[in-house]
Amino acid sequence: MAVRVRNRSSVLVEAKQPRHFGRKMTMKVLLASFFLTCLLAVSGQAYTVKTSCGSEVKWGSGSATMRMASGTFPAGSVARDVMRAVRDAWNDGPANFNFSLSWGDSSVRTGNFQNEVWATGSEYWLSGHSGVTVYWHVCGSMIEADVLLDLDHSWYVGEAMAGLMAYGGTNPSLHTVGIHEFGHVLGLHHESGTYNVMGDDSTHIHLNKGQATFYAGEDAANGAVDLYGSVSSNVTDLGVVHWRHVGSSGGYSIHDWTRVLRNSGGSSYGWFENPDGYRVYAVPAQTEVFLEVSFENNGNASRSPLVWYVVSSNDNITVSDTLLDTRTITVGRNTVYTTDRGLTLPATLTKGSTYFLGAIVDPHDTITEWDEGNNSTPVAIWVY
Ligand SMILES: [Ca+2]
Ligand SMILES: [Ca+2]
Ligand SMILES: [Ca+2]
Ligand SMILES: [Ca+2]
Ligand SMILES: [Zn+2]
Repeated sequence: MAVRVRNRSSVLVEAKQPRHFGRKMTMKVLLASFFLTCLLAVSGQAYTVKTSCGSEVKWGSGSATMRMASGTFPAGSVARDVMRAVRDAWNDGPANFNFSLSWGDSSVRTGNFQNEVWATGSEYWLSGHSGVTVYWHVCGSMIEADVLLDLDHSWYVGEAMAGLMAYGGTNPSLHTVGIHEFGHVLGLHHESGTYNVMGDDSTHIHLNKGQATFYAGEDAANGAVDLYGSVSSNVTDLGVVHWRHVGSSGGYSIHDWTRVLRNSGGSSYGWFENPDGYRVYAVPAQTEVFLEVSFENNGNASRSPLVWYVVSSNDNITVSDTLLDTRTITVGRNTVYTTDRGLTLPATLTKGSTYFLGAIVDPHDTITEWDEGNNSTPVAIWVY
């Protein structure tokens, strides 16, 4: 963390060095504040917001319109679709905050009292990073927030596993970086202690059948509710992912694959990386192994969904797969619930073959959710 002065306003720089298999893109947030000396981080909860002059730094209106640069987001472009998904990732959630997008802004710059999103080749704000949010507030009241993306990067705009850095792809995802930067716009800061898109966004992904779902996540949604309150209507989404929090680097949470364990809470079986992007755990046949996954409640009320644990011959986890066990979990909207479950591998599994253990939340679909597509996820095993 360093403090610099530019254009007579103080600039707080939070930067991160490349990590994660040497392919990680660097990202940072630049905070320009006229009252930097009273800026404090609040991290009693897992998510992180900041206060200034005794007030949380946020939008008084509970909404923000982002003006999208015409050159970066031309009509009909996939980039527009991605940014609509980024908007919806926050708007679908439980917080009483709403993003709007306005297309075709042909004149964008910092410090013009307009919230804007554009790609730039200038390193003045980017300083080598793929995305930054630059914003101004006066004593906690947000005035302007701009999201700048590095024009010189090739961005991945798809949802296929192979294109994503978490699974061996090479370019940053406009989905995950966009959700991260919009989180800054609404007032969230970097989070290091929980699986959270405000940490390492490139590994904050739901995946099933090789297709990703991008989302804000339980802990970030909880932070947004802290800032803006909850919507009065019931909004519900449950999810399960094969990622978990394992540590922090430069103020960002670091995530890794969930594991297949020898005992509950115990050590992991050995694994290898498959060329298809999966981490494959080598497990002995007809043994009780402990599958670890992370459950999230992205809605605004506590839920107690049924969970199925299955084994599948492919990476598409569905209710048609072989049922191994069931349980009921209770998940409030607080922090992500990473937990393991003992599963006995059936004798029908062939030694020397790859299978996928999976968890399915709300398998009978008795709970109506805004996203029914993030309720199951695979973890690969190789049986010996
Ligand atoms: Ca403008
Ligand atoms: Ca601006
Ligand atoms: Ca769901
Ligand atoms: Ca459901
Ligand atoms: Zn950031």
